[in-house]
Amino acid sequence: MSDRSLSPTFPPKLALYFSPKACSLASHIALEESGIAYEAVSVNIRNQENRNAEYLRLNSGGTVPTLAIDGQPLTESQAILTYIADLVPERQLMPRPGTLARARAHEWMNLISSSLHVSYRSIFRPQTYGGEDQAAMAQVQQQGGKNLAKYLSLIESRLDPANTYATGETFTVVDAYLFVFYLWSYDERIHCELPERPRYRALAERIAARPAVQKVVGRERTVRAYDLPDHILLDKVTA
Ligand SMILES: N[C@@H](CCC(=O)N[C@@H](CS)C(=O)NCC(=O)O)C(=O)O
Repeated sequence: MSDRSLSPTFPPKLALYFSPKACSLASHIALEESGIAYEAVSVNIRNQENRNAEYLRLNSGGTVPTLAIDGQPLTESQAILTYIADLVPERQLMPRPGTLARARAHEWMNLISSSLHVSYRSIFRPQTYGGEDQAAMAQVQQQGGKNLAKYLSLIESRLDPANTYATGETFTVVDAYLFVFYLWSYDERIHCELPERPRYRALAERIAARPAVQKVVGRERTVRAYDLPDHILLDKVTA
């Protein structure tokens, strides 16, 4: 049974609170791919807009993404991505519940959220784990770099080159989520050696070519004109 039959109104009124090139980009892409109407509300974390009282009332953790569903805030990328996918089962943005493929999609998303994202956070925001002590922060960053290299290698080894997308022949929210952290691997704040990742690169290039991805990245870059790796060709996109 799809959530559609349980929802008081379909489609629900959706508003996504995102920050450009943050992990919220995955939810932003998923919404665009869903075909459901939504409002995209920018909360630029670089300007601390996520710390204003109005946003904290919606999400007391002050993080993006937040998806407001008929006014009810839902946080955590994995929950949001799964929710969006389940709204439109015909789009196959997640495999059907009760299948091994569905469990695999969650396996991917948990790995991304709990390990890959956390490795980046150690590098970009070492104070999260090291406090304000400079030496502790440097150590967190160094370990974060090692962890990032390890998880990028793991992802590379788990991507099957016979598949078009991460979980098979169909684009899913897992791809949207992987796309974000591929872009991050080219961030100028990363100074450690990272492993070659040709499968991940090929996947990211395929994802970037999707019209929904082009549209969302274009929209986000009007809020903040972020850099992209040279080989991610968003030719229809204007910053
Ligand atoms: N586990 C959360 C993490 C959310 C998160 O850390 N978001 C970052 C952006 S990628 C953020 O909002 N950072 C701003 C802050 O923590 O102040 C998820 O997957 O949605």
